[in-house]
Amino acid sequence: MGRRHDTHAGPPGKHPAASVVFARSANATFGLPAPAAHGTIPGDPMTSIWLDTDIGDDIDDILALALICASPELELAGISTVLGDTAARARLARTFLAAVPGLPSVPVGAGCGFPLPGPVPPGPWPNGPARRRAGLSQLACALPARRLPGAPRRHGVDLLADRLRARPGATIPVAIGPLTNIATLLLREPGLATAIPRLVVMGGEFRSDRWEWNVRCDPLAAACVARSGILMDFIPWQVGMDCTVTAPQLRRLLRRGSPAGRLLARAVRLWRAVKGPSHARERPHLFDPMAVAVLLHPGWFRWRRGRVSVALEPGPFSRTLFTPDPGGPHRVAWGVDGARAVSAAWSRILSL
Ligand SMILES: [Ca+2]
Repeated sequence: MGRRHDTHAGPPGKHPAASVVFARSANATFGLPAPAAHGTIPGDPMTSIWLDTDIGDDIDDILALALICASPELELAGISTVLGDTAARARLARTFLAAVPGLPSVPVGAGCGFPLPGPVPPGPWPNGPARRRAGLSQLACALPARRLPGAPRRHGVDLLADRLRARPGATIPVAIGPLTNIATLLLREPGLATAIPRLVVMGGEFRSDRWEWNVRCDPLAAACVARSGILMDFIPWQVGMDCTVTAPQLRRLLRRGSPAGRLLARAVRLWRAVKGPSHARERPHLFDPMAVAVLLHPGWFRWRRGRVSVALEPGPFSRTLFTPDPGGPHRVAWGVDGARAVSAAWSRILSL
């Protein structure tokens, strides 16, 4: 999705624009991940996550998936894809999973391709129609379906609903795309909100007056989810910008020889190619992997608690607003120890 500094978020004022187990023991890469007070499940050492992703455009979704697969504390319960060609996105996710040795079977379902019906954001769409006509930037990485293990023939939202009904309160969705699938789930079956102990979202921007891509793609869905009362952690755009991979770190990935490493390296090259010659040296911003890192090491982030809302009126349309409230259901990562977070997350990704 080309979430570059100047495109992922709108310029200020101009455009309204497997189960996861929290580590209880020492971990060589991440230090000693303290169980998160916000949303951990007392007495249950096994907490599963569900990845909801628009994998295939910007490079950070596949890196987030890699971080999950590389983290022994985490077990992935399933994946749903969102935005546009969700079947192609699901095929890319399945391709990556197939490249990781020893990974248990993970259900992957194509979810909602279109945003909720609602107001349409005025242009420009930085990663929009022109680029989307060319398809997903990393689709060339995806194997044909016939070469992949069988997948459930169910909608991604249905798969997530099944999981939440089967294990209420035990699965944390990590949403790293527009929130259409999560909102659809809640609109169709509002009672499932109580089955979600916590939701981690990469989305929104609070430290500057900008819109952010994931919210911008479906502001109504983001507003709906923010009002659900579910405990939510937000990783805003600026945190991702503060977690940019260095050139030496990226070179290490591009030299990897394992199946998963080669796939990631190819994905990076395709991502750069779609962005054009002027981005031949573009380095990934770890927006989405930081939504995973929150589960591994919340202490890397400086948090503010309160309430997040999404503006739907014309002026500030699709911007996210934060109101401090010690009893609020939301935590916003206001800052991050970027160097440490990137170094540790990247080391894990390189272990694949
Ligand atoms: Ca994403």
